[in-house]
Amino acid sequence: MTKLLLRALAQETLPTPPIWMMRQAGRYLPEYRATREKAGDFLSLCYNPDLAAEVTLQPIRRFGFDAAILFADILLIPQALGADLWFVTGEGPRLSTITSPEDLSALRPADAIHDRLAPVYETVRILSKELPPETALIGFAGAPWTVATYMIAGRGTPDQGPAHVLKNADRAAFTTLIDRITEATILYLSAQIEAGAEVVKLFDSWAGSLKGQDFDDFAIAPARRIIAALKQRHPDTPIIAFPREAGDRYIGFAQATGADCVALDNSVSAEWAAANVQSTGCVQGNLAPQHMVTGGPELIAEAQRITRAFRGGPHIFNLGHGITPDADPDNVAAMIEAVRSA
Ligand code: 1CP
Repeated sequence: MTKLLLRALAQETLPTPPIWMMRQAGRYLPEYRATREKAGDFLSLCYNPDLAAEVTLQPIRRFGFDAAILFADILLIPQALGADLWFVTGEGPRLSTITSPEDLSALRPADAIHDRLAPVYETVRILSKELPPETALIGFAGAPWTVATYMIAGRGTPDQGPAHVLKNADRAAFTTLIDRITEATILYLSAQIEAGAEVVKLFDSWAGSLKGQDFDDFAIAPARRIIAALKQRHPDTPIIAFPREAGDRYIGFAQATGADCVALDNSVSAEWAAANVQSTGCVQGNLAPQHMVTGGPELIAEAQRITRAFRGGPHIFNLGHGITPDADPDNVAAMIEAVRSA
């Protein structure tokens, strides 16, 4: 029996879509908060294979999702390339910034990443043994543009301003950084697949701030390069791309990059995406995460509307972005029930 997630990614139209949620292991779950407490800080949890596997399994045990996503973070790649990384409680990640050619040349080569990332590969190995046979294991990385925005600014930014400034001021230096992240990402995702990841996902959370030619050069081109390299080494591993807030650039994104599935945020309507994006291949999404906080009949109605809108083609049910810490776990159970009975 082929796993439901893999069937959707093989472009099969299913009566009930596979379901998982971005950030399904996270602070809205009391068992996650307890394990994180035990680990100490967030990064210690990421680098502790037993505990990282444990938090990955928690939402599977509680909700029976069709897929588990490796517990790690997109910012482990900058750290493996030599950036300093720490998390400020209540605020988010902080990294050493990239402001000069010297900062760029101080980065480690792409093939030096594995020593620091070995614990992540171990987490994948543990999960591929411990997951139920029907649950697919997803590995992931940040897409180069999104990772670069954090490396340049040293933190999350509302408009990715510092990255746009470097891109516009010194395109050659900026391209050097994108290329280094691209190479590291190929090696990182290959190693995850070799350790047992059955699907990989590229998170381009800030793709929406790239316009025109920049979108082609820094959202499409690096994804195409990563996907081509992975397909050469691992032709049977499906790849999900998430160019968040790409708007009408969602159209043709899978074809331009070679992705097997495009993940949709919640700014596009399911009906529009069914006609314009799903018509050429599998889509994932796109319930607004806010419904997991507010619940009620609106949650049920929205989950069922999305499920029905995408019923005519391959679809993976998910949120349009990560579930937030203030979400109610009971709403997750209600969402799953609504999708499976739609
Ligand atoms: O306090 C905590 O426990 C930390 C919260 C948290 C979690 C649960 C962070 C910090 N990262 C994660 C795990 C994580 N991050 C996963 C694990 C698997 C799962 O989905 O359950 C994944 C896939 C990510 C990916 C990630 N990290 C993205 C891309 C997806 C997205 O949300 O857009 C991004 C942008 C990050 C950076 C990051 N890590 C953590 C935070 C708070 C942020 C955002 C920082 C910012 O922009 O200000």
